[in-house]
Amino acid sequence: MANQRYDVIVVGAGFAGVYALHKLRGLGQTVRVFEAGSGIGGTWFWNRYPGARCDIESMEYSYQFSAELQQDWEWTERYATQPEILNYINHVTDRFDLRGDIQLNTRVDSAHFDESTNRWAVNTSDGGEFDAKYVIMATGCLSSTNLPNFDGLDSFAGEWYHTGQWPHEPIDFSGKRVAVIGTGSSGIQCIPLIAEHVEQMTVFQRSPNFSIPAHNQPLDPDCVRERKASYPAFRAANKETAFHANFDYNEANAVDVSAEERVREYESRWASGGLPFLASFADLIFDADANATAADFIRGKIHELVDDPATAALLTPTSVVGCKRLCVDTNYYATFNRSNVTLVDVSDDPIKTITRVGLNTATREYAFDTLVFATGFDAMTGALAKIDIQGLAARTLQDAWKEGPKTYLGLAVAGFPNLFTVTGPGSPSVLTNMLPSIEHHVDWIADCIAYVDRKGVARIDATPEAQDAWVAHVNEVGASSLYPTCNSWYLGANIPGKPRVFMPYLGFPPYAEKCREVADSGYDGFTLTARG
Ligand code: FAD
Ligand code: N01
Repeated sequence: MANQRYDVIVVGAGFAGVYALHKLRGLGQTVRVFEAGSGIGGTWFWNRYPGARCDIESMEYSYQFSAELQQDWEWTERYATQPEILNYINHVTDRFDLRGDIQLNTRVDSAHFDESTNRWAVNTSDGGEFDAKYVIMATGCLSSTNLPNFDGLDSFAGEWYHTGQWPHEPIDFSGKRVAVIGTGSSGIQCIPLIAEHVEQMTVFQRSPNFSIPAHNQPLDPDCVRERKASYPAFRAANKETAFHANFDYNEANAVDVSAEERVREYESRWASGGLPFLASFADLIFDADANATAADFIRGKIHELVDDPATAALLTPTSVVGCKRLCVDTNYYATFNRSNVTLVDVSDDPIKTITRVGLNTATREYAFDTLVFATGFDAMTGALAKIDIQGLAARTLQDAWKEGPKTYLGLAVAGFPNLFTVTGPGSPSVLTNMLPSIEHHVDWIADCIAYVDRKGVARIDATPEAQDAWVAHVNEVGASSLYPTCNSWYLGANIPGKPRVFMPYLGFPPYAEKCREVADSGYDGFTLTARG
């Protein structure tokens, strides 16, 4: 296949890749997007399990780059379902005529920087050879599934599924004995719905999670009209908040108010539902005493919702609220009151092997027809680590990140010129409403590319000093919070052998300010090399 040249190659066709194509094409760049999947949508293409939906409100979990799109699109529910979100991104792709530049069923296997031409050589799974001045990794923070390395999976006689690679055809669970392994957001969303159809469900829980009721409902047309009337102001206000989302932030500290006031606040947040629970008090994620008041409140709710006290106790986390990503559910805890659902705690009796007929823990044997792995992702770095990326002096990204990911602003990596990451480690990404954070990154990258081209620059590379200072700052801010205190995927703790580093940057407004300063200064912290 002949070598094909582009200005920009984008890897991934989720929300980030699709918007990057639109934005860069608008700047006159020639762009090619490669997507491993057979359709666009990223997260919303792959995660088709029953109950999959966003837990940021639909009218926020949507693009804002086009006022007309924002006005025209009609979301139907407070939290959109996976099919609705997938329809939306397909609509955007067609509306802006993007499909022709997206090559599906094509995995990018390697990207090597050629120092003599200052261009990237990109190879794809179908034998394609491409080159481009810039590469944008829009590969997703939660796109590389984690299937624990249990012995014997090949021998299992039944069917098995991972929530993050769910089949496109409906699955008939009726009359089946089903095991669900994992109780993070994906497990918590799918367990209640799958339980309604199975003969018997066994949920294998290694750690319990805190979950807040979604109280999902159809959107009220009057509220929709009101929001649409002031959409830009609404979006602008959200940009000024820590989570880049409309969480109705309470400025008070939990430790400064009375116990009655705390309970009033938590009750009101529980009644309205969802992630804004995290914004109940300003010190919730920074002060262990404050956090304990929220944790105790949710623990009480779990005991109210679950009939069997022993099961309720097993479902009750002892950890910090929010330090693993807070879950949002519909009927999760109450599902354990069903006679066909059993909870098995595998914290001290881990799953050891998958057998022909089911699975074995260290001490017990279980028989199943179907296994559902809701075991999450190699988050933030997993998809990048699967690509053979070589920068200056043919150094691989795997080598550069062997002690944990290092980036400048989560946007660039020193020694990997002209390469950008969207919502990379070191940016607020997964601690925020990701859609506006994706747009923020793509806009910054597009401005940078336009500047570099305008100035006749051949190569832009983050300096190791700027990167080290940024990584130190990310760590310092993370360490001021309670986030590093539990074994979460934010820390890479869910993947055996992965370096333990708190990967996201906490706090959107200071981050956006820093990005603005860097751009306004002519890309402080980067080395710009003129065309030779
Ligand atoms: P993705 O959507 O992950 O897309 C990346 C794409 O890159 C994938 O399609 C993948 O196949 C492709 N790719 C990766 N490597 C290669 C390669 N080498 N070659 C070719 N293609 C490649 N965030 C929120 O803010 N709110 C929510 O409510 C929310 N809900 C979520 C629910 C689920 C079930 C999950 C898993 C995540 C959720 N997220 C949520 C996070 C979500 O991932 C982001 O909001 C957003 O969809 C990410 O978009 P993206 O384009 O950056 O990445
Ligand atoms: O993955 P997870 P997820 N034996 O890593 C367990 C987003 N998302 O797919 O906690 C037994 O959270 C593991 O146990 P432990 C959101 O950002 C959003 O659920 O490691 N169990 C855990 O219980 C979310 O945070 C939504 O002890 C094993 C579970 O598997 C992120 O995606 C919906 C195990 C994995 O939980 C990831 O969520 C879905 C083993 N060997 C996803 N290995 C919304 O609601 C792992 N586990 C918007």
